[in-house]
Formats: sequence, C-alpha cells, structure tokens
Amino acid sequence: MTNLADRIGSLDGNARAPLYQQMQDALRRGIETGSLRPQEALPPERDIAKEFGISRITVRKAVDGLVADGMLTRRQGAGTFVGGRVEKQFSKLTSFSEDMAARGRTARSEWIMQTESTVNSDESLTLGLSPGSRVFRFHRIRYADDQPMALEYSTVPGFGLPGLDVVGVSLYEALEGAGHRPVRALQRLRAVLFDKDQAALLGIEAGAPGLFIERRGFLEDGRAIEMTHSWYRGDAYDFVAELNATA
Ligand code: 16G
Repeated sequence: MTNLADRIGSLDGNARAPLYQQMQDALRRGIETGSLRPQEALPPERDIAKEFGISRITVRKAVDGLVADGMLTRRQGAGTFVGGRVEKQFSKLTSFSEDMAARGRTARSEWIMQTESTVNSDESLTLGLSPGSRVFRFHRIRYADDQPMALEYSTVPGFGLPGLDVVGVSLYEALEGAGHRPVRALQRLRAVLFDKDQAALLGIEAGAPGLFIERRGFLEDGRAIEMTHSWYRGDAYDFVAELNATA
C-alpha cells in the first residue's frame, strides 16, 4: 500500500494552523479530490501518527472532526472509513434491498427478533387491526455489504404472509411472493440521536445523528400491510426528493 502522505500530501510544518487542523485539512482534501475513495479504510491512527510525525492524540482530533462532518465513519472493531453516502429517492416505494442493489451493494440483515404475536395497541391503530389479531414482527440490523446502515422494526398483519420463515433477506420480496407487496405508503421522518443500545447495534458512537422514519404501507384495496420504524445512520444516507412546481 502506498503511503498516505504520497496520496494526500504532507503537512506544512511552517503553517500557522495547529497540527490537528493541518492533518484534518490534508485528509479532507484527499477525500474531496478522490485520492481517498469512498468506503476505503484509513490506516490505523498510530500508523498515521508515525508517518506524519505527530501524536496519536493529534490524529484522533483531526479524525474526530471529519467523523462529526460525516466525511469519515468509525466502525467498532473495524477502523475508520471514508464515508460514501447512499442516496435514497424519497418518492419511490422501494425496499432496502432494492436501494442497495441499485448502488451495486449487497443488502443483508442480522436478526434482532422475529416473532409471531398478537397485535399491540400501537400496531392495532396504525394497521387498522382489531385487538387480538395476529401479526408478524421483524426486527433487523440492515447492512450494505459489511456496513451497518439502519435498524428496522417491521410489523406485518398475519394475513400478509404465510409464515415467519418466508422472509429471507427482503421483506418486500416475501410480501410480493404472497401477493401483498405495498403499492402506496405514508412516511414521516425526524432527526434523532442514537441512544447507547441502538449505537451499539450499529457499531457507532452513542449520540451520533440519525433519521427516524415511520412507514405505513398499503395494498391496492386500502388495507395496511406494513408498519416499519427505521433508524437510519445520518452519516450513511442522503435522502433525495424530486419536487415539481404545480402548474
Ligand atoms: C425500506 C423501508 C421499509 C421496508 C424495507 C423493506 C424506508 C424508509 N423504509 O427500508 O419500510 O420495510 O425497505 O426492505 O425506505 P427489504 O425488502 O429489503 O426487507
């Protein structure tokens, strides 16, 4: 592997800016000019410190600032990576798996929980189900390749699927197979900060920014088929919507 300094330039020892700032500027330039590519891993902080002749604390301070800006991402146990945000079209009713495939990435999930149960009051109101109705719950950590992107908690009415085990990677694929893929959805979102437990599941730091999205999906006949609460990492997503002026 070529040295980092060969790719992003060395620090200007005479500059008036503090060293951490110089390091940060060099990394930022590297990312902006493409010398450092999206998803690329940075060398360990101690190696960067050694190469540039600065302390690890200085490297850490430089990196911290870029993590806060979303230009770099720390993944627990794996290191620091150049951010590469996934753009998500907000006006299309697509699944996570389809969004990832469209970007050449592979969706996968880790199950947190998968149960068949009776509807709770929240689900009953949201899905328009009578108390006592059967539902399936799917709680997942969603990954793009090996990068955790979102936590997703979905509830589907019992009539929507033949069983729990028909959901492999994609819930929408399973719903489609059962003839119950949503054709319309309502969604609302708000900014959140990840709490300790959520952050641990996603391998990010507690207090990191995220987007909370609630989706209610409907069938052609108007019945609700999905209630999903998603917590997307703020540093992994750009949401894009096309707006048309009405004539
Ligand atoms: C998306 C949807 C979520 C849906 C999931 C299905 C948003 C904000 N949420 O993440 O409501 O349940 O896709 O994905 O887009 P899957 O078919 O890959 O399981």
